[in-house]
Amino acid sequence: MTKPRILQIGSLTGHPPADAELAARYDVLQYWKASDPQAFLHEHADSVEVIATSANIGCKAEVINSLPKLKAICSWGVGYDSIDVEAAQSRNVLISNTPDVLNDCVADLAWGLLIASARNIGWGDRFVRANHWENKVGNLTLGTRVSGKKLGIVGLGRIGEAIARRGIGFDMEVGYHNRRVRSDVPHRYFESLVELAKWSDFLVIATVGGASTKGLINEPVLRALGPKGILVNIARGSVIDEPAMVQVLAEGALGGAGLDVFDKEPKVPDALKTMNNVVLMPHIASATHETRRAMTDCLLENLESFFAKGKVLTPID
Ligand code: 8YV
Repeated sequence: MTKPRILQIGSLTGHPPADAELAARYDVLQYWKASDPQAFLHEHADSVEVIATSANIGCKAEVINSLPKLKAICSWGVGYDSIDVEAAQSRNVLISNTPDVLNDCVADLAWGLLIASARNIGWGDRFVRANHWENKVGNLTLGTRVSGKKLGIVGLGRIGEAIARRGIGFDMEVGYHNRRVRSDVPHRYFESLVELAKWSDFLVIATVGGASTKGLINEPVLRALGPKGILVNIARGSVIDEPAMVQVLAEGALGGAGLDVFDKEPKVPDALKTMNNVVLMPHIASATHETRRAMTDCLLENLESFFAKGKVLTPID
């Protein structure tokens, strides 16, 4: 039996077995290896109905528009700000992502960053490794209490809720800002982001990326969070005005930050690397064996469902 064909935009390096698992089931056209991508698309234009991609690789309008038979884009990862949704939906091309399976691990890392920033875990680790403790070089530094404080969440979706639940376990009061107020949660809603930031001891960004949230966490929000406030971002770098964040951190007008994502990643502003009150991670919130396995399974199930029934199981919402 011949395998159904898919066009894979890039290698799924975030889960090493994934490329081979796709190749075992499908006749995979490896777009990223094409020496002349336009000619490659032209050559296969009549045979590609399905694209496989990921949240970090995405899919551009020029690819979508070059494939007249395209019917579905199945993506690995929950975010789809890198996919030209308008170009796809204007042609009724289905789009699936891998929601839910990563909520817990992303929320866990948000908490890891929050505690690491508040309790100087990165600094302490560097201090011990440099033998400063043994050699009595410099002073131990005081951190910020976490338990019982106020936790602000920007974007109370599935990941935001998982972060909020963990906050309850730390005896925290939870407040949030969202596109719309939620009648199904007990947390305090703030229509104004500045008011939420003023109220919060910790502000965690868990919103979608893309044009609708670009620069949402701007200088007034950062200043409202203030010199004792700590910012955590596990969403997308684009949500924060990054130069403004660097500036307020440098001034001491923001207490600290725990960041898994950056505006131009993997490029991280050099100034951040010199700051002891900042914890930096290379976009690994979903990167556990268990979650990455579940993400690949979800992608494979969406592809299988599309080829069997013409439907994807987890369409983007
Ligand atoms: C991925 C993510 O790790 O799902 C998302 O939207 O940002 C992460 O889970 C990232 O896309 C890297 O591939």
